[in-house]
Amino acid sequence: MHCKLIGVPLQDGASRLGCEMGPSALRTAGLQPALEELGHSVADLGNVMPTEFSDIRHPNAVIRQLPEIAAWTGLLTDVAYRESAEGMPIFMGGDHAMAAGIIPGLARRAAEKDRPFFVLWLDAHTDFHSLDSTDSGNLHGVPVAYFTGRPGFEGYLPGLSHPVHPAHVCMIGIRSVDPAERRAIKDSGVTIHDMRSIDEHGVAVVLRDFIATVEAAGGLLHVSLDVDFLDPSVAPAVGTTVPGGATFREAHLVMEMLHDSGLVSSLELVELNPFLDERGRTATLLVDLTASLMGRQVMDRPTRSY
Ligand code: 6HN
Ligand code: MN
Ligand code: MN
Ligand code: MN
Repeated sequence: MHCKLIGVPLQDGASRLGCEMGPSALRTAGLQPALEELGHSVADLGNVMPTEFSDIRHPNAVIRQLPEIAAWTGLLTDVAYRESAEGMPIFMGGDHAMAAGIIPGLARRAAEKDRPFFVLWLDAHTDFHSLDSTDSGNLHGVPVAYFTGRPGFEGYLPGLSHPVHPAHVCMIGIRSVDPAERRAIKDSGVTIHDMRSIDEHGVAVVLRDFIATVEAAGGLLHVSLDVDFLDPSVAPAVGTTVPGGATFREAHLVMEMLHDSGLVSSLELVELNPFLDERGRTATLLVDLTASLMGRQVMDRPTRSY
């Protein structure tokens, strides 16, 4: 596989500073050599950064950094569209607002390749606020609502040429949902496996279902991995920790099963805040999880067992 590393030093969507250092920490933790060791070719394309900002405003006065997020969204849509023509783009974030640009760009490319497009959202949060409903004003809380075409973004974020079908979005790890998000996502068609569902069934069972759906559709699969999907005890470097997250092995199993599926065509590593890390352990874990997704195995056998 040809992997393309793209740095997205975005932190305007989060309330705590530090995510702009995410790409540097992932490079320092050895993302490129880890992939090369698995036999992949790797090109590090460097970081991208918007240069032009409008002075757009929204009636919801708590919203922070709207002109910045609008500029990043437009830029990242173009970058993701361009870099997904061939090879496997790996976007090194950066806070989760980056998904608002990256996912529409990937969706446009998938449509052009005539392939249904699916998103696996690994996160403690649903990130399903509209601009009207966000009460924190942090725009890393809105990307899923935006890229699935929920109303209210028109005139504020770039128009969507290819919204993602909500039924093509599967969330795993959910354990913190604001009341307004809960109301909106209930009838949206998005599939949600909260932590209770992982406790009751195991992560392999819920993931296997989704993989089977993508496979049957002949789809392309994008994986968006928010650091807070993981339990804070194994991944402390994130501004929005929520207890009760995925364990070290649950996260690796997800990645190993995704590798065996052969369906993943792009990856986002988001919300890493190196300022909050402990001697680089969260950055190192993200590199190891990416290696599992790209074929690193404990023993030479597929994980799939059905
Ligand atoms: N993330 N729902 C909270 C908010 O501020 O709207 C948290 C958002 C977290 C964002 O997971 O990327
Ligand atoms: Mn998130
Ligand atoms: Mn989150
Ligand atoms: Mn909130």
